[in-house]
Amino acid sequence: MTGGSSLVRQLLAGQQRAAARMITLIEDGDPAVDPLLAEIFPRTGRAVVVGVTGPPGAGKSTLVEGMVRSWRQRGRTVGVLAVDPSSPFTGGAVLGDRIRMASLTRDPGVYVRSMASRAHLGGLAEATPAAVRVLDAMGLDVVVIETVGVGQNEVAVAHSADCTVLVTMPGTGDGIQAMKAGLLEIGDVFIVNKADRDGSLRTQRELNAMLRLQERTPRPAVLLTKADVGEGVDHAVEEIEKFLADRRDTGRLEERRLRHLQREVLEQIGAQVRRQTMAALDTAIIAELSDALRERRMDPVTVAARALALAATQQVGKVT
Ligand SMILES: Nc1nc2c(ncn2[C@@H]2O[C@H](COP(=O)(O)OP(=O)(O)OP(=O)(O)O)[C@@H](O)[C@H]2O)c(=O)[nH]1
Ligand SMILES: [Mg+2]
Repeated sequence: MTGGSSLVRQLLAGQQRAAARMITLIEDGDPAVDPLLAEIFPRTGRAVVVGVTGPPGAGKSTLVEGMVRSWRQRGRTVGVLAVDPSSPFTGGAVLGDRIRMASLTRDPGVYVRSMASRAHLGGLAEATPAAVRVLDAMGLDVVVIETVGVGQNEVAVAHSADCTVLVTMPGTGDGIQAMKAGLLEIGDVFIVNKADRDGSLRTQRELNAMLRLQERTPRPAVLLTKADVGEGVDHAVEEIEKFLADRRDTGRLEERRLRHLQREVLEQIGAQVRRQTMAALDTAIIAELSDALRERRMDPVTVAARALALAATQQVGKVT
């Protein structure tokens, strides 16, 4: 594993090329990355992780670009991970982001990377925290994860972030609607972008009203921004910093991070058992179990139990 370790050494020295290679391995679901991730883990936990999510076209990338500038002015180095659940089938959005963020990438204190999963959506849930740790280990002060809020993605991002920023825009109805469906809980800072448009104050009022119904202290801020002209972006970064400082001082940041790690372990147990079980069963047994399902002789719960039991004996057989 000398090759692997030298990759880790390069990463810890802050080399962007090493980060790029490791994230590609993560995207591909290549198990060769697992020992590397294990090796860097003790060197992580230093960066603050900010998740930015919201409906398509709300202005997330524009906002992130402005926030990166603001953090740079404060002397912080920043990594941006644009997580795209729609790729590899489309990928147009990511390309757009790359072009838009191109102005940032000339700054050596900024590293922008988009990530898609070759596998299913569940792959991204596994890949996101791993990729965040790569950026953390390379020594960046702030890691921003941008992802479009569709389905369960935003929740997956919230499970990696120290602070989750929910971005919406006026006049979508959609924006508020989406937030009603359990999304409100995951937001730590709310942003109504495109404040130059009609209805932004109303959207802000509605969000504030919904947040008042929850009993959170302190109550999350709802900010107005015009990201395309940079208005309100510095203030948004200040609110994020304020939130993080408060969480750090009260010990809640550390608690949240531990909760996230524990959740990841539980997810890993599920994923690893599934992988090991399927790998242990030979094709004849899988075909037999499929027949039993098709002919409705065994229900899925029974098949699963049988598969686990058979895999266990096969694994014993392999070892002895
Ligand atoms: N009027 C107005 N337009 C904005 C503002 N901020 C961003 N935009 C524009 O909105 C469009 C979408 O912006 P993006 O930053 O790509 O939005 P996004 O949320 O990252 O989009 P996806 O990643 O595709 O979901 C772009 O044309 C931006 O120029 C704003 O404050 N006001
Ligand atoms: Mg975007």
